[in-house]
Amino acid sequence: MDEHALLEAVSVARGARNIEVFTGAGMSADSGLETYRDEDTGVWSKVDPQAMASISAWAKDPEPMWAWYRWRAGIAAKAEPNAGHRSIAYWEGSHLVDTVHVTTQNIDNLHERAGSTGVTHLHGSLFHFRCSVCSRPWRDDGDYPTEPVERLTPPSCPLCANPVRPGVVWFGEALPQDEWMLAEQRMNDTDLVVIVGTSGIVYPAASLPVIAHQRGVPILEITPHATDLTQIASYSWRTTAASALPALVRELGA
Ligand code: BV8
Ligand code: ZN
Repeated sequence: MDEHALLEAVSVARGARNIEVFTGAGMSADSGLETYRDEDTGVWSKVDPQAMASISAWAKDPEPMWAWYRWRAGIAAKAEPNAGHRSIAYWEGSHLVDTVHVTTQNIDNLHERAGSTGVTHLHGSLFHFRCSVCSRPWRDDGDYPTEPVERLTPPSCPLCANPVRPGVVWFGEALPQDEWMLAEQRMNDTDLVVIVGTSGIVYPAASLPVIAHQRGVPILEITPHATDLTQIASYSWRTTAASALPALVRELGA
């Protein structure tokens, strides 16, 4: 651990009482889940988002997308929260702060499984499903494919017989209104933003930390490479979530 970098990070975070942790796929990288845009390994380097994460592709042919999301749900269900997820949950429950809230772009449930409460999912969840027409929720039966398959027929809605879809926000779709409002409110209330593992490319999500920045709130970024949000960071810590967050929370409690 680079002691100087840790002390820089602690100096940004020390004294904050209401913390907003804004996370992206890099938060779950240390749990073995792929990020989206990392060179060669990112999801979008293997799958065309227009073909597999857009409402138009779903309308044309839902079966390849249903197969892909069920496969991904199975992978995420088998993953474990990493030390970064657990440190955020520990921080929330500690006497060090009043509140620690997580606003995530991630569609896995690792923050919740680590013990964080009140997690805001801007882009939905791999474990939520609903009817693609009447939006009736569909209870996930947990029966995921054991290997990647080309096509799977989505179940039919018991109410209107239309295909059930993943509860994930696709490109060109609006974000869930209540999650967005809550995330905005939190950026207006927070006195520290910790940005972890996001390239800051996807909007409107990436505009959220800017709300806090414009209020003069300190921003700590934790990511191995520079991102589109590095320019608003008080300090951008070149490291990983699983090594930085435990050290930060330990040092703040020391
Ligand atoms: C909307 C769900 C309007 C699917 C996703 C042109 C310019 C600007 C914007 C647009 C544009 N054209 C279109 C848009 C809008 C578009 C957009 O932003 N496009 C981008 C790509 C340019 N946005 C939308 O379409 C949104 N909707 O605008 O609707 C509207 C309004 C009203 C009414 C109707 C419509 C919807 C966006 C949501 C799309 N869904 N995913 C699926 O996942 O299957 S996007 C996808 O990107 C994920 O949700 C992901 O969360 C999100 C952001 O990615 P990151 O999490 O940041 O991941 P990434 O790989 O990019 O970065 C990882 C980072 O971690 C890296 O920095 C890496 O270095 C770091 N890292 C790696 N390892 C570690 C680490 N960090 C720490 N520790 C480690 N170990
Ligand atoms: Zn229906």
